[in-house]
Amino acid sequence: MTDPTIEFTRAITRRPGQSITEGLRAQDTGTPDLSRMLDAHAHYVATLKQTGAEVIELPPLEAYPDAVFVEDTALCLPQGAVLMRPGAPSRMGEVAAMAPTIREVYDDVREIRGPGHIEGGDILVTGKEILVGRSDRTDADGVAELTRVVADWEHKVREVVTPPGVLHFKTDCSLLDANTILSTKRLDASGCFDGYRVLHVADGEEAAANSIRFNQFVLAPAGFPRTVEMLRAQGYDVVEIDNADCAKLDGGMSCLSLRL
Ligand code: CIR
Repeated sequence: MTDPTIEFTRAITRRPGQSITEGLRAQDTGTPDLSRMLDAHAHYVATLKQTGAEVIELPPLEAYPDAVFVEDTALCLPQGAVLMRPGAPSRMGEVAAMAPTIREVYDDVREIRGPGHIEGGDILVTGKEILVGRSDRTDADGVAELTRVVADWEHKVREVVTPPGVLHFKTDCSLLDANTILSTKRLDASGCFDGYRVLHVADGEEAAANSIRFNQFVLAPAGFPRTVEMLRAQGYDVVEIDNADCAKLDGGMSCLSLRL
């Protein structure tokens, strides 16, 4: 039996372009360095491939500085895919650019048509449900439309809340296996993971919560040793990826791929 929440045969990524320096950020902590980001991106892609998965590597989209963060453009499920409707106006056009690739790999492709907004970074698919965090990018109409769109695929959508000041729901959590979540304490305190096994990132290492389980590996941002030690003690095979430049744009491990 395969577990579609952590076992994948494919991923879609997009290389960052020169315009990455214009990417959105909540706070200015310095300009991202494209060459270092490309090295880190290559390490990320190579790690996905090392699991045996095929990685569809798309070229940079200079017109969209945040286009490297492909996760926000679509929701990939075993039954089909849903094209998102980003809440950030500068990111809306990324969806049309991703759509042809999604249509190549899926027979059933649906769309969020609006008026609501929803970004993939706010969506966590677990073994039993789809959790969607309301945030500055994802609103009630967006969640309601997604709920309708996936209903006949027999997915239950549960609306939860992304903590204030946190970009996306998955900025603060990730799925380690069908019933195990890696979370910050602040997000777990909301009670949204009741019924799951929850592992907390170490205090002061909140950014480590945006990791991904991809086949045998957990890809985690480098620089959070206590969380990595905890994950390894729990039996996870962790690969640390330099995230210093993506972090300047509030991006992390999940944002850099669509996993299917
Ligand atoms: C943004 O603000 O939209 C980008 N700079 C970062 C997007 C990160 N995506 C994600 O967490 N899924």
